[in-house]
Amino acid sequence: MSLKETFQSKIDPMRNRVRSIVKEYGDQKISDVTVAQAYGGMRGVKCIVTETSALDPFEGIRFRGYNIPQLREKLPKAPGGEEPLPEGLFYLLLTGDLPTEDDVKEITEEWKKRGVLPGYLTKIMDAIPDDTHPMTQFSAAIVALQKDSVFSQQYREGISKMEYWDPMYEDVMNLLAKLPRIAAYIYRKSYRNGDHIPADPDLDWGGNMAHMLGVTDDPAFIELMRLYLVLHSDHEGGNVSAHTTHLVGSALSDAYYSLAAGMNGLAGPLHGLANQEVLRWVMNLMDELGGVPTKEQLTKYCWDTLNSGQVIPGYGHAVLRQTDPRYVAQREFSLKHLPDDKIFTVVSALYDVVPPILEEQGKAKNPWPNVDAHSGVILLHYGMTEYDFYTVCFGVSRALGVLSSLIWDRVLGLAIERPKTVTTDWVEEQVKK
Ligand code: CMX
Repeated sequence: MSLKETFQSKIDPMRNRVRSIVKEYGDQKISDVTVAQAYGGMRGVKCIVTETSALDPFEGIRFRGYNIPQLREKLPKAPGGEEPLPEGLFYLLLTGDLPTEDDVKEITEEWKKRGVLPGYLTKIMDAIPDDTHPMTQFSAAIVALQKDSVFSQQYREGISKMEYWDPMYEDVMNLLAKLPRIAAYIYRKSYRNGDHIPADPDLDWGGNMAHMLGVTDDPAFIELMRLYLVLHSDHEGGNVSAHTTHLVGSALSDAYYSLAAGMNGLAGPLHGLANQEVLRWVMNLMDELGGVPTKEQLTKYCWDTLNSGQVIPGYGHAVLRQTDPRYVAQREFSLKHLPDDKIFTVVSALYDVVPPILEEQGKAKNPWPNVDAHSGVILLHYGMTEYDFYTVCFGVSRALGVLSSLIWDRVLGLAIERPKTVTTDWVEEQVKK
């Protein structure tokens, strides 16, 4: 069965499941909301359903029930490769099933066919000043493609609600196919004089992204890109990029509008942009301290950062209460491929130094590193010196998760989001009662 047929076979059972849960238990409470949560970013309020992944505070992320070590073992790999192919992860997120090698090949081929960038898009991208932040360019490119949305076209033509998932699936496949090429186009245009590298027809989606970025000939970079694109894909539905994509999509905005909105959220320094902030902070630290610092120097630098009212980028998390397994996977990769890299030594030393400092400061609920504490040093090792670009790599990966969820949103006919807001007057009256 093709991916689309496999996916289609899941639709009726899932629709029936959700329909009967809502019918039988629709009045049952699964969450209460406190005043602190209403003012404090809705932390921990259970009020959105996302199927593709679930985040445990201590164990970390599970994609359709599989943790990262299991995925690295079970997902198909490229011939001779050691890291999982992101196409396989997309299959898993979308269908809930582990793919075979043939399933993965089908997606690779499908994305090759759909991946060519239209001439109007490259013209628009060329018109954006090269010194515009890469995330702005990325978001603009995604939204510019909206004119080709199959969903918007079919909606205008009066498609039935029950069929919404189909054009959404087509838009998602068309968009995902193009994202690595958009990313590479931005990179080469902004940092390599517009000297673009054509796609290699023999490479997979992630391998091709590494190839078209053209930062190195080292084959380990291709493996890194595959792993990177798997690790950053999904982190359940409440994070800013996932929630924003889902929220905008709930108005029946198509995949282009929804993903561009999600990417604008990913571009915030407390979310995906933290990966560039980490590298900038680490490089400033090494500049100021004259190379690889001692533990004492690092400790002082961290306290200076905190005392000047800034956060330590790459540490802390809204849900996690342990070291992020995505950090661990990248650390394992680094121990294997770049054990002697000086900056990796500093990143490793920070892993010892930062958590006790954050604990002593007593503010952050989670003193441990998140995914962004590690990604930059590896990209830099392979020659990607432009920190501002790092979040685009995150964005290409994140699209796999949030767009899989968006197709499911249309299958399940999830409603337009419209939570009730209240005023402080109302809260004061309420708490006095
Ligand atoms: N350094 C300094 N202070 C921190 C901190 C850090 N790394 N992490 C949390 N804190 C502070 C918060 O700013 C907050 O301070 P105030 O009470 O003064 O507002 C306090 O500790 C409590 O915050 P929290 O409940 O532990 O964390 P939140 O859920 O509010 O925020 C996060 C989570 C990730 C935004 C926060 O930990 C942070 O700012 N980390 C640094 C930025 C970062 O790495 N972001 C990337 C996260 C992963 C991703 O989405 O890509």
